[in-house]
Amino acid sequence: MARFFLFLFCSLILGSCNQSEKPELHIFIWSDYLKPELIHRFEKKHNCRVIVDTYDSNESMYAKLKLGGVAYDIIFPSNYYLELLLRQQMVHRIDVNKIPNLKNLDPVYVKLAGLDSFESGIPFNISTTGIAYRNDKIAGFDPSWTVFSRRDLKGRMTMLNDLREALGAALLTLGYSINTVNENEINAAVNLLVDWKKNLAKFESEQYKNGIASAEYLISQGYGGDTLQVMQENSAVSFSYPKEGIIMSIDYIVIPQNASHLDLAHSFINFLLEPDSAAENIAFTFYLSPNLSAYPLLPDELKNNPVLFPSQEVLQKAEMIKDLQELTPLYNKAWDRVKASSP
Ligand code: SPD
Repeated sequence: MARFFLFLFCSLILGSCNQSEKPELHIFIWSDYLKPELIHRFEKKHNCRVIVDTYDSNESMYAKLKLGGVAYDIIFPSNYYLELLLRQQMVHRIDVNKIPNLKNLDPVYVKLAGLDSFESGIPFNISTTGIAYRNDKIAGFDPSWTVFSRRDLKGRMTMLNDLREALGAALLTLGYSINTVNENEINAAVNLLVDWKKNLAKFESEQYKNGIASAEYLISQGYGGDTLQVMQENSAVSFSYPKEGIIMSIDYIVIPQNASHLDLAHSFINFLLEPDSAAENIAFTFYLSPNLSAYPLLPDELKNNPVLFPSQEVLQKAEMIKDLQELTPLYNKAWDRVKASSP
């Protein structure tokens, strides 16, 4: 018995020593957004452990932050959620002096982000939304959001389970801004989306990648980067930006207010902004990190990729999702109506 307690005591001591030996950096990030090798490299360099949790929507990220179970050191909210987090004092100020690699950022996107400083967040990735489709099953696909009205594709199409993305596609189709606060326009988009929903297998933001790869789905509203990942493995999958316009957002690197490893968090951010790391991550995730110094390091086939670097024509019709502040409930209620409608 005494031996057992001695064993238990030693295990507890050793266990706690092991855990305290290496500091742990907790990051909360979109799925498929970070190359695992980069994490391992950082862990080696800083003799730490990086614990990664993932999410598939701003809404679920925000809900988990609010629950407060894990004290994350770095999160990656989209621009419009960063503004919400700032209003709610949930963001820790970044010490820009500790991030010399900020100099690598692409001024075009910094301007687009409309930032005065990087103290609240640093642009990490540009997110563009369009349509993923099976080029072997949908002949002569004409890229338009109206494809979701096709009854003949009933049950073989998905849209993102993301209220601003799904309502955004309907608003663009009707010729309205994705940031409108005009209730008539939002109602019209709800009606259209309710009609499209009858043809959808589901609203879904991650599984569509496997679904389109296996041809379970033939058309999916999807993120450019996620779809390019699928296209690397499957030449029957293509991606197009719809003619009515595309939806954009910028995902930021942010330190939440209750972060507990501030020095390590700053080192990790600086590491992500190194040209090598950024180029590797772009080539792995196919999302554009707005890092000017990384672009020349990209493989040639990516330097002119039209999904990663949309043409001027596409960009002219692109709209950035904006924070609607106190009018955000208009969209939440609209989405509730879409969700509650019978399929
Ligand atoms: N799997 C990565 C998805 C990235 C999505 N970016 C933000 C979209 C905001 N609606």
